[in-house]
Amino acid sequence: MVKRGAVAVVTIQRPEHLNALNPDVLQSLIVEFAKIEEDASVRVVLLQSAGDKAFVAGADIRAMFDLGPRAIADFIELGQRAVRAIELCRAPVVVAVQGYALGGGLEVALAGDLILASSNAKLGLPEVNLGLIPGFGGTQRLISRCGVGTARYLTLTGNLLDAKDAKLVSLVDEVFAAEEFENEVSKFTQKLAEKAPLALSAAKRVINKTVEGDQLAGMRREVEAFLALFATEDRDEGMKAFLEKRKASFVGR
Ligand code: CO8
Repeated sequence: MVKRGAVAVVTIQRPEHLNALNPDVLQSLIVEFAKIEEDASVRVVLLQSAGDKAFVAGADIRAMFDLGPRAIADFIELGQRAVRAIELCRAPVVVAVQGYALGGGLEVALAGDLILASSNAKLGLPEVNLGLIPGFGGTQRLISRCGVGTARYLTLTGNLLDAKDAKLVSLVDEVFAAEEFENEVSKFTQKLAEKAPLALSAAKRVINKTVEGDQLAGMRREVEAFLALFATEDRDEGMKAFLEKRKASFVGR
């Protein structure tokens, strides 16, 4: 975490793997947000990633592929703790999305309060192509943010939205030209940090509290479904196909 005035900047640093989420990345998010919680001078958090090709291309498929039931449950629990740390952070979290925000990557973004997209952004939940569904609360937070129609469309089709279409369905809050992105994000977060910090925290808290009741139960259902799917032949085939760079062929087992 680095500080720019009252803005704490957290950067996901794994650009050589499109910032895919492995246990180390998730753990470091938990650690960074714990530090922020202890620093009363932080008024706004900016969550961004290294490189402009991907915010985060999802959970690390290679790291997940061979995991047994216990290990995958641990992985999912770690991811849930990371997204909850973002969601429960006292200060508003602004997420800056450049390039791909897919699967677990979009789920991390959805745990934030405001999502700013570069014009090169592409967002979606492609888990269905791997024989899976989201597992870090994405189905539930997408319903809260965009409504059930968009949540259904993105989760069932796995289709990606570009920045302009994502703004139309309220998946992102602002779109900035790629070449101006860093500058615009910096202006946006500095301006937010000039607002009354107690009011920002209170607004965040009361808004989240309203959606949280249904969401927590939904997240438990999501994890159960994810873990059941993880044990299927189709999941094995979906991930293998991705790693072998071919189209998956699903049999429904
Ligand atoms: N995991 C691991 N490696 C990845 C991932 C990923 N999610 N995404 C990309 N990579 C790797 C590729 O394998 C490739 O590696 P290599 O160069 O060694 O072959 C490198 O990054 C570059 O990727 P591509 O060559 O595919 O680049 P393209 O520009 O052709 O495509 C895409 C970019 C569209 C982003 C493409 O890489 C892609 O579709 N990636 C997978 C996206 C995806 O399916 N994400 C969802 C993952 S599942 C998930 O997030 C579930 C969340 C809940 C998990 C719960 C855990 C317990």
